[in-house]
Order: sequence, then C-alpha cells, then structure tokens
Amino acid sequence: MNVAYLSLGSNLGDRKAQLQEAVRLLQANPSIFNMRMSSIYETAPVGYLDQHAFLNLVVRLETNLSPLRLLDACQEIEQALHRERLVRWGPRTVDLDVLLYGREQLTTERLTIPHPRMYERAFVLVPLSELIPSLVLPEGLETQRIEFWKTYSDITAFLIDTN
Ligand code: GSY
Repeated sequence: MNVAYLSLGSNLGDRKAQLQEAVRLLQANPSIFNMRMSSIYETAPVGYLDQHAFLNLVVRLETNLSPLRLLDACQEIEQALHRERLVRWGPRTVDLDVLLYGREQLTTERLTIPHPRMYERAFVLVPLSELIPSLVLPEGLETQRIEFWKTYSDITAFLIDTN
C-alpha cells in the first residue's frame, strides 16, 4: 500500500460543499483507504490574483492505485464536479493535485511528483504540515495570506468513518 497526499481547492460556487463532495468521492473509491484530512483554510489566490479567495485542504490516503491511476481518479472527480477552467491559473469549482506519492519521484507529461510548485505555496504546505508534523516550513510563507476558515472539529463530518 502506498501513502499519497493530495491538495484540494475551490474558489467558485459553494466552495465548502464542493470540497465535501470531492472528499466523499475519494472515500468512495474502492482503492483508497484510511483517508485523513487537514483543516480547511481560506487562502488568497496565488498566480492569477484577480479571483475569489480559495478554500484549501490536504488529504493523506493509502492506495493501491499507481500514481497515474490516482491522477485519473482525481481528474474524474474534477469532471464529476463540473470543473470549468476558463483561464489558466483561474477560478475553478474544484481542483485536486497529487502532491506526494510515497518517496516516488516521477516526471511524465501528465504528472510530476513531488508536485513541482508545492514548496512555494503556503496553501499547500500549511495544511500539509498538519498531516506531516515533522515538515519544516520554509521562511516567507507568512507573506501569503492564509487563515483557518473552520476548525477541524467542524469538518470531521466530511469524513465518513470507513475504518
Ligand atoms: O493549483 C491549485 C489552484 N490554485 C490555487 C489554490 O488552490 N489556492 C490558492 N490560494 N491559489 C491558487 N492558485 C491556483 S492556480
């Protein structure tokens, strides 16, 4: 079994409901087990700045899917949630990125692991550090606006207890 981390974000429509549905669909995948999630954070947009704030979280999961099949599963969820991306780096109903997959280092046309931009993004690293407490955050992240949106206790309802 492999441990993988995904980053989820939404900044269009009912952001929380979309994240909740994405988490539900991940959990419904018969090849994904023992999922845990970070708190949700409200984060200022990075990249294309003229768009609404995001809600972001990170999940840790165990899976027997290969990295590319895990990417397929993420993209199917994006499609199911009618992801529209009219502008590159622009608003989206839901976005799922594979951050880490065990200790794997992979570069293909579709997928690079570790995610090539994760180390410069507070909206990835801060939630990730909840799930990997030994993670040392680089300096300078405090300049990116990121704050708790809801406490963990409010969102545990996201996770159906499958264990
Ligand atoms: O790569 C993920 C999509 N995305 C985000 C995001 O999820 N959160 C924030 N705060 N900014 C972002 N810019 C992009 S692109």
